[in-house]
Amino acid sequence: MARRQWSVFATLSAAVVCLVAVAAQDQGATRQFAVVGSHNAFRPGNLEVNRNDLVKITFTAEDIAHSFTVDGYRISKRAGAGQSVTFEFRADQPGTFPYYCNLSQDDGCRNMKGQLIVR
Ligand SMILES: [Cu+2]
Repeated sequence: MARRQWSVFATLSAAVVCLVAVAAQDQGATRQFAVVGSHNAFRPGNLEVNRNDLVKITFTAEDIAHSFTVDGYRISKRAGAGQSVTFEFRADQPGTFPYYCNLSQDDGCRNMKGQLIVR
């Protein structure tokens, strides 16, 4: 290959590598979490992800029925006593979003608070 052709080839290759890297970054990583609701609290109380990550959560209500509710993402998933529910969403908006239990059968549900942090 002539020198000039080689340099064009190298430049184009570098451009393709950059495009693939940008596309991969846009799509984000898959992040899996197990969240437990019990005794009036969430464990863990904080979830941190990067923008555009695909977030998969398995939420388990250990004692009585609870929900995992995030208003900012319009998510509200209920799990019955001793049950689990699995769901996923794309974390496409950055910010700090509180999560809580919106059930009212037990006063303790009002104390269940956590934070989803999307960087
Ligand atoms: Cu609850």
